[in-house]
Amino acid sequence: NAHGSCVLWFTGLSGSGKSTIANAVSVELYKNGINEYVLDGDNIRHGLNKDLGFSDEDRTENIRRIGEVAKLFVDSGKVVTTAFISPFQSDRNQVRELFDEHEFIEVFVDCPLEECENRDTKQLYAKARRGEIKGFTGIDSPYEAPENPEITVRTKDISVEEAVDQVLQYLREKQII
Ligand code: GGZ
Repeated sequence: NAHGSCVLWFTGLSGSGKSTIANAVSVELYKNGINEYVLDGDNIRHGLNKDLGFSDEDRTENIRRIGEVAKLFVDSGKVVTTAFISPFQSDRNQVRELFDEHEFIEVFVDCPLEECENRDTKQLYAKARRGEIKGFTGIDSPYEAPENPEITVRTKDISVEEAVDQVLQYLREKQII
């Protein structure tokens, strides 16, 4: 498309920094006058997808619907950031198929499980370890790291600002912004 609309599809473990970076990228885009929108758990899992849980099937359906919504926003001319674990490569590939070649940008928020678990800001890993949450990603539910992400941000080693710069740099290089 002519106006640089695209989806920045963040994927990574719970606590890896997806939402933080996606939202910070979005703020920078907004400041630069770019028509942007964020899809995250707050506006999707509590609304459109509130009928879905965390079984493999429900996660697949969660990602499918988010992909379709992202597609609508991209068609309307926006730069969309999404922040969902999206643990399965096949689901992410299916979403990629909805878009033109340069419109889908997979951003791997790469953070070791150990680091996410140490942070455990919401104490969800602790609950998962105690068996109080079943099927938690990284503990007893799989996370398939991206095979060929457009961008990898290593959040154990860099600050949020540096991660944001890395994403914006990519968008400038590709002349999306
Ligand atoms: C993973 C879970 C689970 C299970 C509840 N596994 O850190 P959070 O709290 O805010 O982010 C997690 C969020 C994951 O939802 P997604 O829609 O991104 O997942 S997926 O893409 O896999 O459909 C976590 C919370 O929901 N949460 N139960 N069992 N995360």
